[in-house]
Amino acid sequence: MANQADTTPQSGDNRPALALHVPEPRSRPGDPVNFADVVVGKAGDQPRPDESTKPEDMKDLAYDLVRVLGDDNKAHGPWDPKLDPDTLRTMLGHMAMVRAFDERMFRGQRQGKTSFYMKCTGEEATSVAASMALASDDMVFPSYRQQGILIARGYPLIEMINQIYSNKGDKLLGRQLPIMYSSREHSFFSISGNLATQTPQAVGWAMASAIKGDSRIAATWVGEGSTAEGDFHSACTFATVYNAPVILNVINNQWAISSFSGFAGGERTTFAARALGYGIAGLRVDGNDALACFAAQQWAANRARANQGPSLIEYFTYRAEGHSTSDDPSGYRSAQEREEWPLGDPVMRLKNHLIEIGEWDEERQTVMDLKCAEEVKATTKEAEKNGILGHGMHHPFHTMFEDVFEELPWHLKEQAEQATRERITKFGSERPYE
Ligand SMILES: Cc1ncc(C[n+]2csc(CCOP(=O)(O)OP(=O)(O)O)c2C)c(N)n1
Ligand SMILES: [Mg+2]
Repeated sequence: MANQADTTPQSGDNRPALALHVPEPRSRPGDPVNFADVVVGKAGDQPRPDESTKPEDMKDLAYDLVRVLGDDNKAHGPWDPKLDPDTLRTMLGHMAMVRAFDERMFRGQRQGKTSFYMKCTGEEATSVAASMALASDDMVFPSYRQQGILIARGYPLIEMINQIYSNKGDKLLGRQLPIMYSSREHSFFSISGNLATQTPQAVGWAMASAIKGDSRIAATWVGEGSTAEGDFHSACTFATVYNAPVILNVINNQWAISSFSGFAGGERTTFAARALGYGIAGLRVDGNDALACFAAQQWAANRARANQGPSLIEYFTYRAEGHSTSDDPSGYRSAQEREEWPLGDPVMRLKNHLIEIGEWDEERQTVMDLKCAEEVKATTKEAEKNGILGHGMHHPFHTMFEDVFEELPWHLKEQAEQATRERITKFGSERPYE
């Protein structure tokens, strides 16, 4: 038998050396900024398919950008949700309140009243407008940047501030990092710092809702960076396999702390296009256009409620401020980016739309901004009576041992007793501040 040719690759032949691509953001501090590669179509040009459309029959919408508010500040096209002026003013009011709240809490952190805060500046529409398209008892599974949902759902500001200050009024007993709220009454699932865990939880909740024959749907919000987590992909698989009544909202604000969206795959395709591989409906939306955010969420909610399946919506937006109070973005991105961002500011765009249709004016806006700032200030003062960071007016420390086990295991009992003894030695009392 003739010898077969040896086809095993040998080193030293003429094949090219392999190379990896390492993503680089479009600009670094001090660089000029150019967003010419961001394609922004005309508002109103994007088709609105029926809510029962098959994902494969609406593929283009995963690459396009659904827009309603045009440069002329008018609402255009089939995605215009045609909201009445009162609803639009309410939406603007919630967005203005989120901004005022963020400003005050950021300052509070700088004054040492809390250890941590996260703003959502520039992304207000993606939480406020989107959540307004849901029913108030639809279950939401947010990330840490959706304070707008709580504000839109009427959660008391004082509860938010008590939680941020981890004071004796904090309903979560100081067990969560500041801003990681939780409210069963507002159908707002506890925020977790472990990125993307909320996505399979939302899908699981939606599946349970369907199993029980309930009519409530679930919606989750996750950052574009977090979509690189395995949890997100498991969530998509379960959602599509069981046709779960869930909405997966991906907030593409271009940054994951200091990593730009390219590291999560944003250079290769859109985040909305992730949906297509799973057989999920995918929409890519102008995240700074409050009307488009509302319309997309409403479309997906109608679809889920009619048992037509899950949706994945990418909101194309920009994180205008640092990641958190622990971050300084001037170290890794150009300050020009915020100014050059081609989709503008969501609060300004909605305000200008209301003015354009004759339902608002600059004076009313000034009054509203002032009222928001005053309400936040007054509520902050009220919350401060319950304590701020370092003043010791927090929940008794031993509560950290409670509420997990029905019976405290012996080793935790020992630790609790030791902690109490140490506290008495140090302060002369277990509760020195009471
Ligand atoms: C599993 C996990 N990995 C890493 C972190 C650290 N971390 C906290 S926020 C963050 C960036 C997330 O970015 P993105 O998902 O885009 O959300 P954004 O902050 O932009 O809203 C990282 C890496 C974490 N909290 N959990
Ligand atoms: Mg991000």
